[in-house]
Amino acid sequence: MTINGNYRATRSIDTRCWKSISCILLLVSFGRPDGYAQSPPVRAVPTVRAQTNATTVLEDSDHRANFSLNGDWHYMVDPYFAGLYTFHHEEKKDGWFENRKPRPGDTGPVEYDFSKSPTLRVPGDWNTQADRLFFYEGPVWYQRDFDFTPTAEKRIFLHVGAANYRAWFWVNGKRACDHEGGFTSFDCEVTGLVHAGGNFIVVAVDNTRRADGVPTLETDWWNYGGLTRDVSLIEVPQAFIDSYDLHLSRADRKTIEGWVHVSGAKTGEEVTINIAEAEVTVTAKVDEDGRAVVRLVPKELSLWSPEHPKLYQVELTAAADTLKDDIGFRTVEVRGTEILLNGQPIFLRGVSIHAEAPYRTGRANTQKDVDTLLGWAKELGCNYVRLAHYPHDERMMRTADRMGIMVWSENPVYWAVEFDKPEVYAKAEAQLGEEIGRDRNKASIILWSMANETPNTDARTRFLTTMAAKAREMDSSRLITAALLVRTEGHTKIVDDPLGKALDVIGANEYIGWYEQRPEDAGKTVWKIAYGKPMIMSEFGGDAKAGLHGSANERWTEEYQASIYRYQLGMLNHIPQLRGMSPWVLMDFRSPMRQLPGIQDYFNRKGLISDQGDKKQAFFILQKAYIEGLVGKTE
Ligand code: GCB
Repeated sequence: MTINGNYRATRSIDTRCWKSISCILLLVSFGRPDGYAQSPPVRAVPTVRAQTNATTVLEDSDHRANFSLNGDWHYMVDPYFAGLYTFHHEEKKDGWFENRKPRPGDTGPVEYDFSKSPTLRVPGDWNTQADRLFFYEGPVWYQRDFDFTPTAEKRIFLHVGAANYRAWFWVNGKRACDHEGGFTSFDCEVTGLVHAGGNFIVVAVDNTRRADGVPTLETDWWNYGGLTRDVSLIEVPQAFIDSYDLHLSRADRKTIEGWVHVSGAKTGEEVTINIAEAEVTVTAKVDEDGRAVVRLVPKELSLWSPEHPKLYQVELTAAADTLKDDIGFRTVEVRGTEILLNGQPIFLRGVSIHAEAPYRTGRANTQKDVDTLLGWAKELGCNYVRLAHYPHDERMMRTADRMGIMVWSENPVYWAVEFDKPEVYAKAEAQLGEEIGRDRNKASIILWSMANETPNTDARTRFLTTMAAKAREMDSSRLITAALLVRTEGHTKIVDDPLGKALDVIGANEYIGWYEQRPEDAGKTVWKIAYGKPMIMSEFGGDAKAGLHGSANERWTEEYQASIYRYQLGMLNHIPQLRGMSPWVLMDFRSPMRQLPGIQDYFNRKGLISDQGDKKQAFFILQKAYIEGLVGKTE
């Protein structure tokens, strides 16, 4: 989008304070001089929330044994949220979380019954599972029974891969936690709530868009609601490894440095890290915060790269807890206008990807979805993908680690969130903490993106500069970026958004030939970039309906889109500090903004591939450029 683009919407102001966590954060937040929310209590891990009903992030949870709660859940659509609120909008003491059933002799009416209600598959968005829910935005209740045998002395967490957008959890009728943010995973302690034998869990998920949400009211993607990713129970010992950061030192590219945090550990508890294949082991003791600083110097180490995506099995042990992870070791840094991977300048041949499921639409959340999307990116000749506009399913990162694809991971600060509100900042920072908390040991991720196409205001710049500093504090081993808007003066494109100061790598989005000018105008365009930093053209492109043919002048045809790509590639080669590109977008995706009948039908058609897997002409143009090295300079 360019600044003159057509998305300027009037936003209503919703000043109601969401009753639980965000409000508490808001109250805590006003003490800080910069006006932004207080960071979570300082320890090695970004504890996302510290109040009662808090959630946390168990790192590497996909390598722990789990009890899956995936499958069919009963559901009830509750547009007025009558299951949680009374007629005077007070929270009910006997809401639907009690999971009652009407019985003879009841002294009052029970007006719901999960066991007689239909089912939805978890993981899954509700929109693509029931016609009546296709456009639905609002609360939906989920319920399921499960038999479980808690192991003595273990703590139990409910792991939720993602619940869009707000979610409330009850186990056996007792409130376990609640959460805001639709794209990050979180863990909710349910020790003591789950018992031996039959149990039930009730979840209310509300995907209502909010002015003070992150993202906010406008997004160019479908607002898929529900428990969109895996749900499970995870048991851990009383003292357990909840987070760690192991990365290669930029100083010598030989030393693995970082820390391990053990929740519930006594001071002095030993932590051991063993990388058998690299023949290296280290033991360290945790401090009073449960944190041990570690350093390993293997004799030899094969570094991770797209050409050689080497992963080592790393075993971490602390007290009764043992955890295994597959980690690649590499460095990424900036030198002038270059991006260096393992000290060598690289060019990022990429594409942007939404978490839209190929062939079936809906949220991408299976290994098959991931293999298809990243398989297409590989076929295109990519060594990099921009995962827009929010953190994707963890399988994306795991698979990118194995396939050797570098990743830009993005926080959902999209377009114009309410940058002046501390509670909105708190929500963005909480999601950033969960994103980094889950993925900080994935070698594939080289860039944390703070935001996409935000308006140039002081409040915005303060908000995102604070967030960039927070991201660096949480993870100093990666680069910080954001996709910026670009100014236009005649045929000159100017990248001088003040947010650029806070970034290591500048991302720029432009749509020459689609939202402005003609495709051939790219050939006349000159770029002025105010920063001596590497730049990635994080978006460009245009729509084409797969199978629609015509002249290169005819919008919506494959030929028109192909023409945009031809001219763009010529232009990009003339930007000296360009170090990467991720055109918009790999595959068509659903968006309520895109309605043109017969062409869009609620799909953004800027995909190089249709949602049904048909490759458009532009795919092959980009593929040739990537495979034959016709675009991009590393230095
Ligand atoms: C953009 C946005 C992206 C949209 C795209 C479009 O600039 O970053 O989310 O989908 O343009 O198609 O307009």
